[in-house]
Amino acid sequence: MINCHLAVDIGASSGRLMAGFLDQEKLVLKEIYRFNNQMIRQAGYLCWDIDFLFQSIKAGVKAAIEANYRPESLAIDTWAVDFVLLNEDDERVTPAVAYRDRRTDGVMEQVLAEVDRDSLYNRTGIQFQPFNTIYQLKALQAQQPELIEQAKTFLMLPDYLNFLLTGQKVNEYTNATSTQLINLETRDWDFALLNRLDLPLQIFQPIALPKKNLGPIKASLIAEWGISFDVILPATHDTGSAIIAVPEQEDTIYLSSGTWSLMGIETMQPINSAQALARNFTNEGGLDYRYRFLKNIMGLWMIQEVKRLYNDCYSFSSFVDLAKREHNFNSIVAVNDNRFLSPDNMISQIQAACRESKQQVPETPGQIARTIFMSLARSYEQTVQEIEQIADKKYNSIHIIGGGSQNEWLNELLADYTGKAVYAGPIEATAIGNLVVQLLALNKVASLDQARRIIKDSFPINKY
Ligand code: ADP
Ligand code: LRH
Repeated sequence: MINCHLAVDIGASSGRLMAGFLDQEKLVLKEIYRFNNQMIRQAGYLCWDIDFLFQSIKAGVKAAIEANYRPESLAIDTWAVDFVLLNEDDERVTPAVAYRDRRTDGVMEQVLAEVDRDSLYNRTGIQFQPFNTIYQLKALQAQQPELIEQAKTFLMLPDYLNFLLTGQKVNEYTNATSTQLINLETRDWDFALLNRLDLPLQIFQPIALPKKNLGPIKASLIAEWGISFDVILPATHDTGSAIIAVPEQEDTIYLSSGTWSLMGIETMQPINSAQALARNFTNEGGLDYRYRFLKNIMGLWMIQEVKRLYNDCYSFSSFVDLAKREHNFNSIVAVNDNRFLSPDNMISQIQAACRESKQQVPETPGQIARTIFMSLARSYEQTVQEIEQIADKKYNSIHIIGGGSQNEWLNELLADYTGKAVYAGPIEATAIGNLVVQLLALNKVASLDQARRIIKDSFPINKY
């Protein structure tokens, strides 16, 4: 039997269950189970298949036990902003609608006609994105008011998965900040704001912090698996977990590179200045009330969509190879334009953007991939400049983590464009950050600083 902790990390493109443990001051991480994640159409809405995700977690736990692992604890992180509502019998009354669904079209503008933009930013420190939970809830209230009326409980997706495992209902802090409804001063739900928005206060659960032990799994699961273990809250927002695993923070800008590219710095105080608002930077809550001052950049979602449209005929690494070879093709698009958030056809959207800006229109898979990677790199370069301006500090290096850190050409482009040293890895930073919080909660690691030293010694990091 190998004693371990299970990190369940579910990103927008894939989920994995990793077993981790400390071995002589090194962190060992084993992949136990991996599954694809994608949005599906349900009753006219773009949704996550939340039942499949829960079944996948169960399959992963079973696989771990069969592989002779003995989990002492488990923790779950997923992407942010999405939620479900439960009725008085704790049954789901909403599907897990995905943030790219168009139900929020125009809603942010409507809310901002009623609530002052500056004051909303001052109170929450959160960037304005059309899909933030605040706008999803208002969309639901306008379009399906009966569902809000039936609702007794609001749970974000990791909160809901935790509820299915343990029966405990809490809203974990780091993910809750992504709703744009958490007050920076009280670090709790902003009840005055909820009132102002006419949202029902009673559905929101107590805020619980990372490291909280939710207690053991339900009796029915103990019976099914023949063992018991505790469920712990990590930073349930995947980006929160990912940034925990960036070993150096002092002079470094991080880039969490997956479906989204999240670029920023770790701070002990939020930066909600007028300049930060003008550049649409966010202050997401982190471990022990650290903040992630960062910008959401459209990210590798663009190439994921292109890959899908080519019926998965090309792998991610072959897109990189093809892109590199198109030496003379240099069209770029403004990746953060909302036209790329949920287009019917990503390829035509990129082509239209090039046509409208009178650049060469990409036609081949290599040209399309090159347009995406070069455009992302330019956007990263711009974001670095904005961070340095707002923080009034120069940074020596950029540290890339996540699946996208495997894109060596993009890493090189970033080093070229910014003139900074670029470090890449660990790829599975999010699962590592999730594990570290379990180890902190169980007093197996003394501090985050120590955890970061251990991470640095345990995983390969490449320099560009
Ligand atoms: P998420 O957690 O958001 O689902 P990941 O961190 O798993 O995302 O990263 C997925 C991304 O990693 C893909 O969209 C792809 O662009 C990139 N990626 C994965 N494998 C490779 C590879 N071998 N070469 C280049 N890029 C890769
Ligand atoms: C990345 C992420 C990001 C959010 C977005 C919804 O997976 O959590 O931090 O902004 O998804």
